[in-house]
Amino acid sequence: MQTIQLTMAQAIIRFLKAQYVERDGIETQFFSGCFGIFGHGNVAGIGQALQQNPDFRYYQTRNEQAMVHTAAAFAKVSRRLRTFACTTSIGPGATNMITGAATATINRLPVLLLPGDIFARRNVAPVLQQLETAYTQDISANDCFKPVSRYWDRINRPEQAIPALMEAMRVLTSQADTGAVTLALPQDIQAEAFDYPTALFEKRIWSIPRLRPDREAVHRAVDLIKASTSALIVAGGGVIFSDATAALRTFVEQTGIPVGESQAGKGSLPYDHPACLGAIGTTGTRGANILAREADLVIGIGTTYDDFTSASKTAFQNPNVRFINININEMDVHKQNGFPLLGDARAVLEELATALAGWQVQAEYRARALQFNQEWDAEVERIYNLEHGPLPSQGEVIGAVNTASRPQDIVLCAAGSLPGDLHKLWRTRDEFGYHLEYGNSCMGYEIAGGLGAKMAAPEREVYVMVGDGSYLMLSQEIVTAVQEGIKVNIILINNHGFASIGGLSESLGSSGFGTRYLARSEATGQLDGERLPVDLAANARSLGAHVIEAKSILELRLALEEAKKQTRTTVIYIETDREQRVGGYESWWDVPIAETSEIASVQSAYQNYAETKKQERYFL
Ligand SMILES: Cc1ncc(C[n+]2csc(CCOP(=O)(O)OP(=O)(O)O)c2C)c(N)n1
Ligand SMILES: [Mg+2]
Repeated sequence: MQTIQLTMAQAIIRFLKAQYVERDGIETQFFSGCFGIFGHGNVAGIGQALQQNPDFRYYQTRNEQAMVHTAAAFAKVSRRLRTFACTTSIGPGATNMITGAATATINRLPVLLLPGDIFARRNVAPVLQQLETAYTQDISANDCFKPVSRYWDRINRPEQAIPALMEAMRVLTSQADTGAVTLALPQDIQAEAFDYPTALFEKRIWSIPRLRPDREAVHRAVDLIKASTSALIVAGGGVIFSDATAALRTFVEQTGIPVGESQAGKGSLPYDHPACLGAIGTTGTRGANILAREADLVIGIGTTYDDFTSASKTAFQNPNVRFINININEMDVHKQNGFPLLGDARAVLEELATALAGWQVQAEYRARALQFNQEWDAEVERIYNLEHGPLPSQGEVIGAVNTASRPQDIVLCAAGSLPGDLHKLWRTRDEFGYHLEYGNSCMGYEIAGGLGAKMAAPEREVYVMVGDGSYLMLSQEIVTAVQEGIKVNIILINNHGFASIGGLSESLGSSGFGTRYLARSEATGQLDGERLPVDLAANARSLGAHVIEAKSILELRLALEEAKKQTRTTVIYIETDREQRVGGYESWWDVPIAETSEIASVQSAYQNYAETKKQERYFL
């Protein structure tokens, strides 16, 4: 056997460079490089290996959580066919990645995490940043990655890297299982040499199959569809991951079945397609939610049916409703007691379309969907042009950004009141045009994610929309964007705190307690004093961004035009009226309210809650 002597860290980097994926005959290099922050736990291991492999580019970031978001966003815009590795030191550098790992795993996005770990040889323990556990020496802080990883391993001997790397790639490239993969790397072993077989480093192509559905299952699904009178599609993220938007469109035009879109699935159809009902569920449109309520058959495609999509199991009220699920993942394909069509979304849709040739919904049903589509667009137009004052509404800001952006540009967001408003209001014209991290709704994903999206699609403008709360949580990757000469447009909306949770709190009878950014008042002892003297525009400027402050929608429009001419990361700062919200449309979200309380508004909110909750269903 031919071998080559390398440190474990050098072997890992060399292996990562040689990994490719192939789908539909197109080959893609799987790793585009490595994000990292060095400390004693990786500087002389992975750090040294990166130094001697300049063709595997190292990117310096500001925060370990953020770099995982950047990698995940990059993977999302690459349909999961590309990603980054992320290297950290041991201890806090490593555990900082846990939120990023959970976010990637929840969104089914591949990221490879390489946290440093405590010495395998143990003689110098406890080392700096070591979590000591009295009953075993076989645990470190990196064990915290286990529940948030789809594959987890600790490489205690250099040769263990060989099978571990193969398993890591299997999981990262699996369309059913992908998510965060964690290889914890003890800092002594990273630097230890071993004679690795050269075959490990040969170019390796992982093919991504388009799994076809079971033939008998297709027949039975066709029978169910033909027997339905009000079928509805719920399009999830799997439609876009699988590159199935064209197949969906063909299927929908042939059958006339209308489509509601989850957060991850928005963009499956363009907003003005006659069968597009837009957002579905808690943050859904009127038409999507009315048709969901009445549907006798729901065809879920690549969706996880989270509570925002199912309106906490209240969305589907037809007593005879049945579900057909098209999904590559065995857990998802059985949700809602659905009839399972296990397979690749595109492959299944193609087969279903052929098997359904000649069948379509009633003409009146098709017309109803079109009418809902048009009525919704009129509602969007109304909210885009509210002319609210003195401060503008968030809906108008969304309208200005949508109008200024080109069809192929990307709007990107994750948490706050923006996701709900964007889900309802954004006119999506391209399958990558709408990028919401709404599996984990992780404050802090926005700017880091915007960087990753832009790295994956440099030809598109990326419009990050971020609230002041999220901005204050994690905005330092502006510095990374400046360092790398990457342009991201950031629309920073200041409403002095949490409009989202504030509104939720009010609706639950709790008056927005603890959700405003106000100083502690001497008179009340509560957080209801003066506004905080924080200048977020100056903050962004200090990080190296070009900053434009807009005081009105007109100024915002001018700023968006100016931003187009900029070549560096640009932040447009605008204040909005927190109280001017976009309401809900025929939907609900289960957030439990105190069953007993001393506050009258909470008591009455609880009564409503208990009543609405009765609509939650089991599908058995
Ligand atoms: C990391 C994290 N912490 C807490 C939350 C809960 N949360 C959801 S939205 C929100 C407030 C977001 O504030 P901001 O970014 O200003 O947006 P706004 O609500 O004002 O639109 C909070 C605290 C979260 N989603 N993520
Ligand atoms: Mg806010």
